[in-house]
Amino acid sequence: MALKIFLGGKLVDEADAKISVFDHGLLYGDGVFEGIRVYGGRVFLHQKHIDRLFESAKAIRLTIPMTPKEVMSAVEATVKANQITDGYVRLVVTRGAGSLGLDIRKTSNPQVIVIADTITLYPPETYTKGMHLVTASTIRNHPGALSARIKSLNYLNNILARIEGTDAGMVEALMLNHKGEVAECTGDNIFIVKNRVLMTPGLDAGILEGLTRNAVIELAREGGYEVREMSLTRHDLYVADEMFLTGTAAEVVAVVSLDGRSIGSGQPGPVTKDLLERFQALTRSGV
Ligand code: PXG
Repeated sequence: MALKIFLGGKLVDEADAKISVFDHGLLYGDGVFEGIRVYGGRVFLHQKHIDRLFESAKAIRLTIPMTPKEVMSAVEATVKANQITDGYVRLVVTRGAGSLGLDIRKTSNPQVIVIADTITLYPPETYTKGMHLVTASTIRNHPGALSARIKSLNYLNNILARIEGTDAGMVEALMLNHKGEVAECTGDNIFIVKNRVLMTPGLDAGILEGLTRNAVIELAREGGYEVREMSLTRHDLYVADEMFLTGTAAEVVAVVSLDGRSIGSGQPGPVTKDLLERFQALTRSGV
């Protein structure tokens, strides 16, 4: 079925959802986005996604031509028009059409685009057996060049690392930062468990502040686990009892090997399973 897309302030047919070839979102990857899940017809962590979108936009000096409330209504309307009960929303804001040059003052009409569709997840066996990972040689963008906190339309850094993962036959890849520390995966944050303590890189590692990451940290603390945000090396990962990734698409997914080292028992571990259950309960709770 053809989708209804929110574009230009209204819902239009997919075939009519077109933007200018002069849009700097296309010419320079100049814009921001969010990837949001819909569970049981409800937009999950909606307010937090909208807040992050507006923060990303602020950081790149992009004025979104709608209020946060209006953007939320547009998302709700698009989900409803496409009868999505369990699915995925891609919310995009481009810089708008401009001249063939970098000057943002010569652009106009930033485009707010909402696509609501069903979601393609990792292969089912990934969830039962866990995922295998390699470390990419491509490091995460230096935070002094482009903050990883900005969820920008320029994902080449992550795409180059993801290519290394797919070349190795894997669905994700680990990225280090410019200091050689563990940062995150190409579209997921990373956690390890050692002696029942959870550890994950802090925001100063140059990572996206994942909303799933934040939710899992909160759920873990509520569940009585200690959680440390700290600098991690690959060695810390190799000798962990458990490892898992968090992300909007992935939810919570176990990692059972990294760079040919099996992690812990080589099977999804008990803490990972517990946190996945707690996270799935949260997705059903209507937040
Ligand atoms: N790090 C990076 C670099 C990401 O792009 C995450 C961590 C996890 O963040 P959230 O807030 O989702 O927990 C992301 C998120 C897609 C897609 O279609 C990618 C993401 C989210 C949703 C969809 O590739 N990345």
